[in-house]
Amino acid sequence: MIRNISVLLCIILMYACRNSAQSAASNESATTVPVFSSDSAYGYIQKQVDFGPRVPNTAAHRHCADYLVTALQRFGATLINQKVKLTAFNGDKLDAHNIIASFSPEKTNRILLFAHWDTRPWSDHDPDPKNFHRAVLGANDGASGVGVLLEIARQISLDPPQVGVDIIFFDAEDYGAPENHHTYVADSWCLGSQYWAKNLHVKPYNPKYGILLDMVGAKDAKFYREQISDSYARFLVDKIWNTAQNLGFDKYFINAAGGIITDDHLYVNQIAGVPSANIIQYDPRSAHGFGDYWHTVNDDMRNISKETLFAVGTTLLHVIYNE
Ligand code: AHN
Ligand code: ZN
Repeated sequence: MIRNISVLLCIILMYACRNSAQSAASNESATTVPVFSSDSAYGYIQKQVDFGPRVPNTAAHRHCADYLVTALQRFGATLINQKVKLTAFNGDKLDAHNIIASFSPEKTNRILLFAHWDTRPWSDHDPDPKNFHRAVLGANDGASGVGVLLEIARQISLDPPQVGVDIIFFDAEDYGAPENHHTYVADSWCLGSQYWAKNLHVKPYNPKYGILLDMVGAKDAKFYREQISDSYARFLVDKIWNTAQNLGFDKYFINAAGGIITDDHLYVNQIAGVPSANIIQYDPRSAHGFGDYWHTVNDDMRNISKETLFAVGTTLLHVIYNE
C-alpha cells in the first residue's frame, strides 16, 4: 500500500516537472525578432555601388572588399579571408576573395547565409550590343544580397540570436561564359563558391542549412521556389516561403515552382553538402526571367526598392530568430 502511494506520488511529481519544464522552454522560445531597417540596407547597397563595378582584378573590387571586411569586423564577427587565384573560362587569372564572417563561432548549432559580392565584367544582355564590353554596376545583381546581409549582421551584433550564424560573401560568381561564347564551358559561374565548397574554412562544417540571396532588391520582384533549392532543401524552402506568407509578403514570395538556376547554392548543396535554398528574382512566366535590367548597364540604384528589401530582410530575420 505504502509502496503504491509512493509510486503514484512519483508519477504525479514527474508529470508536474515535465509540465513546468515545457512552459519554461516555450517562454524561452518566445523571442522577439529585431526590426529590419531597409534604410540601412539601402545605404549598404549604395556604398558598394559607389565603388563602381566590383569586377575581380580592379581597384574598385579591392576597395569594396576592404569595406566589407571592416564592416563585418565592426559588427563583431570573426573573419576568415579566403584569397585565391582562380582561372576563368577564358583563361583570365582572377584574384578572388571569399569573405567569411562567423558570429558566435563556438556554437555548434549554426546556419549559413550567403551572397556574391562581385559584379559581371560584361553587359551581355544589354539590348545595345555596344554596351557588351561595359561592366555591370550590379546594384541588384551583387550589392542587394550583400546589403541585406550586412543589415542582418548589424542586427545580430545588437541582439544575438540563439543560433550561430556564418555569413559568406562569395567572389567570382558572375564571371561565367556569355551565351555567345564559342564553346560551352561547364561550371564557369560561381568560381568562388566552388572553391570554398572544396576548401571549407572549418572542417567538419555542418550548419543546419544555407540561404543564398541573389537579386533581392528590385522593385516588384517576385521570388518563386527555385527548383534546385526544392530538390536539395524542400524543408527550408517551405520554412522561408511559409514565414514570408505569415508576415504578409506573399506578393513577393510566390509559393510556386520557379526556374532551375545555376548559382552559388548549387555547389554549396552538391559539393559542401549543406542543404541550401536560393531566394532569387526569377519569374518563369516572364519574357526576361531575371528582369529586364539583368546583365545590362541599367542595373543601378534606380532599380532598388526599400519595400522589396524590407520583405526579404524581415522574412530572414524571422527565420533566424526562430531557430
Ligand atoms: C546563369 O545565368 C547560368 N546563372 C545565373 C546566376 C547569376 C548570375 N546570378 C546572378 N548573376
Ligand atoms: Zn549576374
